[in-house]
Amino acid sequence: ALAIRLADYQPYTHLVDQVSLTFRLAPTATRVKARLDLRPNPARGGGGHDLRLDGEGLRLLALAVDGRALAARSDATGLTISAADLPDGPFVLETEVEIAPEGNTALEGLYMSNGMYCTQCEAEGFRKITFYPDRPDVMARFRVRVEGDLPVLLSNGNPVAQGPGWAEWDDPWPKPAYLFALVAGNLRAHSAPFRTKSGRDVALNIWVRPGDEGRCAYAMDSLIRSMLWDEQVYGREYDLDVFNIVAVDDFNMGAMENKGLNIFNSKFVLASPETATDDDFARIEAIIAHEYFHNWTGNRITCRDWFQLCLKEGLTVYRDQQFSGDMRSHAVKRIEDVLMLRARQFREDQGPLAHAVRPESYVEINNFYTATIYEKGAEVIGMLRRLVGDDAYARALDLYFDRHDGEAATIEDWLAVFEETTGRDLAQFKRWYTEAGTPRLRMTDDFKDGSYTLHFEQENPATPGQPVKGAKVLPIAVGLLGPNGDEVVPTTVLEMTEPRQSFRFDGLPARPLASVLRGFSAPVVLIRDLRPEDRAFLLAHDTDPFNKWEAGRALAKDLLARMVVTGAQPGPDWLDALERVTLDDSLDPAFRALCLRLPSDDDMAQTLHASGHVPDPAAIYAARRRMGAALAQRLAAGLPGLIASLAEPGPFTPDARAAGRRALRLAALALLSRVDGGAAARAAFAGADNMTEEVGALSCLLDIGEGQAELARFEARWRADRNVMDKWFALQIAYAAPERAADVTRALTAHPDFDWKNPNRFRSVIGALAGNHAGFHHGEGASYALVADWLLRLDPLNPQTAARMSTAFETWPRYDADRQGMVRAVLERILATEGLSRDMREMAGRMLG
Ligand code: BAL
Ligand code: ZN
Repeated sequence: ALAIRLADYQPYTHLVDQVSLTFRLAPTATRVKARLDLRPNPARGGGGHDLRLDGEGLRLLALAVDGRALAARSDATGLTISAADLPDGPFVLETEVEIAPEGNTALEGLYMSNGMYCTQCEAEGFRKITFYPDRPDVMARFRVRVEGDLPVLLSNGNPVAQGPGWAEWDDPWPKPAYLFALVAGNLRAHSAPFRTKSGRDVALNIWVRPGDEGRCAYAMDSLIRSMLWDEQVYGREYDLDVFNIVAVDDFNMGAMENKGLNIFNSKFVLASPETATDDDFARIEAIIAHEYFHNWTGNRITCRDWFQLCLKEGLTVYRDQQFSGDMRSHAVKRIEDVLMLRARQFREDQGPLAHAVRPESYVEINNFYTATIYEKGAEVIGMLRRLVGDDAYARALDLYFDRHDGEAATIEDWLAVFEETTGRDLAQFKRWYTEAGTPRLRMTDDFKDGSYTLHFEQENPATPGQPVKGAKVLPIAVGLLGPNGDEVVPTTVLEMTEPRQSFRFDGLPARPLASVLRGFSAPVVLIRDLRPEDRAFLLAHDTDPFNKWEAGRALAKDLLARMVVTGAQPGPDWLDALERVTLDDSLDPAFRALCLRLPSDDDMAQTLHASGHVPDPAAIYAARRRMGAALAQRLAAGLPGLIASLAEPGPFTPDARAAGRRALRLAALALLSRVDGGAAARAAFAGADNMTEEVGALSCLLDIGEGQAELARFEARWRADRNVMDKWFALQIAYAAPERAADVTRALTAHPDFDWKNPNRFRSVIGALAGNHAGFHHGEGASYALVADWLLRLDPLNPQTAARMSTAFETWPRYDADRQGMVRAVLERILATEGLSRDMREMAGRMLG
């Protein structure tokens, strides 16, 4: 397949002033009439160009230019009208096509889910609906008429008129086709009013299937808080009379920011205390905010081409992270975000799928909705802000919104507003966008005559297609602690621009201990030899909450690495330090719960590999079990008291304070289960009145090889609830012992409720096996084969979800020759499969290198 290249960008030959669409809905034969008001694009020298429209899987019924029928023929990817058949000036193009939403299993374009029609057009789904220039730099006004025998008919923008079996919508804001949406179904609304700060009244609606209306309150509350926050923090108001959100069970992504009509995976909307965990509530809040924030960063200002995807995604993730921090706890949010960054983005960036935040080429754009574009894209913005300061960041954003509103912009445009408002040259900083890979930052220090010097050296490892790279600009936030634990130098941001650089602090009475990379100020791997007692000192005294946690984390990882490599036993440094933190009531329970979370197996494999070892999944698993057992023994006496002290009287509330207390209580319960045979967890499960406790207690039992009776009870109770049952499937696989993981998964694929065409269910079964590190890599590759078989089964139906899950195999170069050989064979088998999707072919090919 041919790669698309950034260097080949050209503006489209024509401009689209207005789009009018009429849909006559029918499951197997939907008719779509399109009328496009077109004119030659002056940026392409005016007229004389052929008109090329994208279109896939469309049955063309009629085509006319200025009312004159044309006998054009479409090909596999679109339709070309010769310049000879087009007038020199503006003209009207009319088409009619037929499509079959019922048979659309790829869930891209117009498809059906539980009898309801819905769409997903990002990135290139609109071409499966009608012939159109399906590229983000073509922005047009859309007017839509929907005809169908269903009670609720929705599209973008404002409602214009409606009657029985039809509705018309008008979107006054020019938009690219990827933001088009249509929904039709038997839906009920959970509604609320909102008034923007300049006085626009907006009707907010969350549309769900009948019966789910009672699970919308938290999403609605999150939406209202998001709208207020964007007004207060970024000065951005909503710009239509209605804002609709629809919950859909069959959805490839988390959610989609279509203008005025967000479509959500139902698991990120529906929540009640009985069915959603604290993590679910937090994710719903974050994703509702994310999609809403796209209205400005993505919709009003969109991307010129898909290479600029991080322009909207990195910025919108950055904004939703800020929002969640403001709503909850910045310290806890930052730790969670970095855990996620390392688990997903560092993993990607250190393997064969590494790519730049702004890549130079792609084969299938759906393969680039990655942790690098999203999460590293957000980190880059965080660094930019740290470098220029909060005020300059705010001024740059104001200029960005002023200058580019209504446009399709680029990373160059984005950096230019920072350069102009600050006078900085960001040419070197731009490498963060153009070069892949996780920098490694080595640090040493010395102290002499009152002067303390930090020496840094950065290394930018080779990645596929990028053997050599330049030094990055690294904002390194540093604070210094004196021997008694007092902070002697508060947080200062050092700006490293050279491959090696030293920074001196004078006038210190004694050698300090440096707290480096505070707040995780740059997405790098910090390499620093530090004695366990120094790490414990930082854990006890650091004033930066991220680094306080990071010190405990590093202590645990150093120990776990020694346990894996040398068979060492957990020493007192770590156990003492963790006991102190766990029982320190002055610390936020959510923070303590994070400190109790042991490094994951995959994280340890990544860490060991990066330090020159070949990770042995079975050894990591065994060492981590021993580590957990030692911690449980050490804390055993205090656990029942801790658990009791964290009991929440009164009804469930999903706020951060209550969630943090539950998180610590469940972390303590997991440890207690190691020593009491599961008695306390069994009681907690039986008495649970919310899903957090129910799933938490069940997890404690599964973790010690118990819980079969509870699993059966859970299934009986929740069988009818898709989103809850996803947890039931995933938990059993996540906690399966390594030698049983493939068998447990295979058995669950035979369960009558394993609806593998539903992406959530597929992810909660096949994805869960890929996430069970020791189970996935166990023995003779039974799990590799099982995952590959299912990917190949899903690929012809839903290439997007199949290809995304193929990243299960991206870490193969870390492991021993046997495992490498097995994964290579699996990937070669995938590549050799006839009829493989472009999506999967690109992924398997890149992973093989
Ligand atoms: N734009 C795709 C879904 C999201 O990032 O919000
Ligand atoms: Zn997004």
